Amino acid sequence: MIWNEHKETMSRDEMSAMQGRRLHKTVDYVYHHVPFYRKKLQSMDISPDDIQTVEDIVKLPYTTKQDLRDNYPFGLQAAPKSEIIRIHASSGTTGNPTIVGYTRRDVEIWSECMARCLTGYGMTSDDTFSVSYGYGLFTGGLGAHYGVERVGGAVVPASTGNTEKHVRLIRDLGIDGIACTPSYALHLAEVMETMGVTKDQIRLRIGAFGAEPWTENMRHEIESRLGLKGYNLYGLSEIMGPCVSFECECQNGSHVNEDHFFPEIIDPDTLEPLGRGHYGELVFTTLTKEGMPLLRYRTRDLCSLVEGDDCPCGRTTVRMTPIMGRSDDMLIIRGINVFPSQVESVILGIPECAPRYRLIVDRVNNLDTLTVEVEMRPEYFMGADTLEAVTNLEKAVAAKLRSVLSIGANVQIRQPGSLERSLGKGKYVIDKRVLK
Ligand code: DLL
Repeated sequence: MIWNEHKETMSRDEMSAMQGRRLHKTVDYVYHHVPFYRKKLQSMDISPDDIQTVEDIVKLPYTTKQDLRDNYPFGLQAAPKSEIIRIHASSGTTGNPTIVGYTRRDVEIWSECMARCLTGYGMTSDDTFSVSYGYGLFTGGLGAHYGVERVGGAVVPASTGNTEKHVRLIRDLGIDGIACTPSYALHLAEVMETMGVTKDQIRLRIGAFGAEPWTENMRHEIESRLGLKGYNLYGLSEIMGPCVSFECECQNGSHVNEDHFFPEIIDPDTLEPLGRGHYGELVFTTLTKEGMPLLRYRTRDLCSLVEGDDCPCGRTTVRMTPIMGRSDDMLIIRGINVFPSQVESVILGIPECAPRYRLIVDRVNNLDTLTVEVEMRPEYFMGADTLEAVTNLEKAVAAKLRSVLSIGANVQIRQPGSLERSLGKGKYVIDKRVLK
């Protein structure tokens, strides 16, 4: 089934022509509504009229997360405040989060694109769908929620946590589909098994998994333990949220909703655009967004694009290969974006802590864990002759980290000089989660 037959099965020529028109309109719109872009375009001697076809996109400047942070909170917002009806935020690096405002039409388009994803997974209006992405500033919960409603299914806004209750709901309500991170799906399987609930007692058929990288092996494990079929769901808050691309039943890449989000692949070092089939950094330009339109936004996600109308599902939209890495140091821990620099800024702000630390990320019982080891400064260490003083410091660092990162960390204070020194590049992060 295809949600929007017209838009999802266009010929390449038709799609390119529409993208060209929308790109011109977007550039014209930001030129007149976002001083940041006007200045940038003027400095490059580009006027909106220079952008007529989709090929002209290479003339446009890139936008980075740093640009969003520098213009915090609303500097890149194009629509007036009175037209913004929703605001989400994603974690930033040190300091400011990234704020994204949506107009009513943006939320409409988001729901439409999310409905395309869910229909691609085989969902219909007869289905009950549990949304177990976090609700709140994170776009996962509300984004998926509106999509289920748009398709006409019944949404169960389970969010995360309270997993035993959730397992009972899945069994008792006969829930047909679940939207959550792949690691939460594994956790759910584990809790279900501990409770003695078997996959024959539930009817989950569809899993809409995303917000973090996952592999074919994880897919098989989740599918065999929950008895469903797992589909990829990709997106990022700066561009919209979940809905940017999705796997259809053929599962040969994720179809990009390219009538709204124009994808490119670039070399992250030289910033040169790379052709179809090349592996590199994914870049998106929004083509219809009103709240915060972005030109050539660097996602930092690494993948390649596959074009062609050869997908047996009938969709002609360009497909993305799975994201397996990033061109920056961002970690995704329990679905939350964490930059090592955020941890560093917390540590530097605590007088007893030396600027020597190590982040250890692991996966225990299918849930991500973060341990932060940090050395105490010698002058404080000498004075801290009680275990209590060290424990109190661990608690204080953990509380500060929680407020900055929005996730809990296990803090371990180490004695001065105990963390390994490196002569070259410091190894501050050890990620033990081997994606198998
Ligand atoms: O994670 C939006 C989302 C919610 C997508 C629910 C899918 C499902 P952010 O918090 O802004 O938004 O994080 C975006 O997460 O740049 C990728 O690095 C990563 N990511 C998202 N989906 C996938 C996926 C949401 N399917 C960042 N596979 C992105 C791999 C993903 N990585």
